[in-house]
Amino acid sequence: MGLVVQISAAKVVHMMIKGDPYDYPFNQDLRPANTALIVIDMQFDFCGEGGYVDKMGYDISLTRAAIEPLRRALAAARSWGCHVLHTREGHRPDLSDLPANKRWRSRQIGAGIGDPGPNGRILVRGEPGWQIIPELSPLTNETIVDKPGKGAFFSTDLELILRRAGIENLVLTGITTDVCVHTTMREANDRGFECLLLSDCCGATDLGNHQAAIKMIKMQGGVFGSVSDCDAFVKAINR
Ligand code: C5J
Repeated sequence: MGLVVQISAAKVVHMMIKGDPYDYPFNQDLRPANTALIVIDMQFDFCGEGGYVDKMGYDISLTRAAIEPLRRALAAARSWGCHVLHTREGHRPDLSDLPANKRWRSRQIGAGIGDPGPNGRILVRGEPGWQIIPELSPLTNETIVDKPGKGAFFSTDLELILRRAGIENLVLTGITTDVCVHTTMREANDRGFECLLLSDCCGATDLGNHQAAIKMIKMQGGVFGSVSDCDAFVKAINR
């Protein structure tokens, strides 16, 4: 009996996510293997009662607004099979990696980093306030990057991890839009990663700053990348 072997030419599938100011990624090469979803600083200190943001007097409903869309984006990313990374901002218990001016400024606004608070020492590694909220807990196979600064590339091994995994596309989510998410997006863009920010999966301590941060990305044809949202992301990767 003859054996029939069918050889079909490899088909390149172009996938895109609806974005502003351009559909993402620029080269339409969106695959689980070359894409990572990064969830930035979804810690109690940034969105929980008695945490750093709360103690500074900001409205945590603004940072908490990201939780539900992010939960959906995370679930979709996991079933699509792309890489998922999480970051945590925090300092060593001896505060040897905490710049004096960062500590001074935080004390000025009543939420001294390293000082005791309702959720343990503020922004100190290992303390309850520093933990990622349970709604968005990392799975055991997901990478966690601990960072002492705002940007996730500063003083971390994030770039090495992304390059080794062959990541080209970085989808950014988390809090806060105008500080840690924006700094990370700028750092990633300068390193040649193709960046997308999911606007409703991010939140800031001030709505105007959230909106301004998004507007900044869209200038100059997408100066740091493109902007989309949870629905468009989920729809594209479920297709
Ligand atoms: C801030 C952060 N805002 N995760 N950190 O201090 O954006």
